[in-house]
Amino acid sequence: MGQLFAKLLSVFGSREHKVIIIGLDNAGKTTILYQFLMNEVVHTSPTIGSNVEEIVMRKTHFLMWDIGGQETLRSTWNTYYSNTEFVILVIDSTDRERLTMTKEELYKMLAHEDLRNAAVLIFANKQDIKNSMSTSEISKFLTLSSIKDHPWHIQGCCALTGEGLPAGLEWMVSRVASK
Ligand code: G3D
Ligand code: MG
Repeated sequence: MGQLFAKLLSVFGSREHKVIIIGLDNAGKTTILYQFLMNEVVHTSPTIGSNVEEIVMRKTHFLMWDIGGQETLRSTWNTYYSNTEFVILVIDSTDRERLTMTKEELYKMLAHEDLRNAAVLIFANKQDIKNSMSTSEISKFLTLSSIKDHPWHIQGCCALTGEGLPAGLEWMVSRVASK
């Protein structure tokens, strides 16, 4: 009886796919999460610690953790890694200066043991701003084509309007379906 219960629990537990949303501060992580939630823009403030929300798309449940990106919090990202199936890396496409820092964080993250089975969705956010970097520019800079040990996908978006966000989620749903 106890075993059956444990089995049921594990079945229900696996219904939810753990997602962590990371990226430097000001990238648009919190705006994206709330855009997912209510399809409207909400006032955002710097994330202190973490916010967790459940997002459902075509019967696929994602438990999304919005993790703060300030420098002091970046060292704690790895405490969220266990059981993570998807990493959403949010990039401010206007922030050319800090793309090197993002690249370092990306490769450090990919090398982490707890994320060996995780897929990576990169949102090139703030595409509405003139002179923002394109997805191909960002792909090249981050040398995404060299990533062979993790499924990855880059999607341009504007968190303020929500443009591009459903397409990113669709990719995640298709990854879950293909498992
Ligand atoms: P973070 O959670 O990654 O730190 P936030 O980032 O979601 O708090 O967003 C940081 C700022 O960027 C916010 O501006 C937010 O409105 C803005 N922003 C987020 N996404 C976009 C986008 O796609 N386009 C534009 N133009 N701005 C965006 P404020 O002024 O509130 O600090
Ligand atoms: Mg935030």
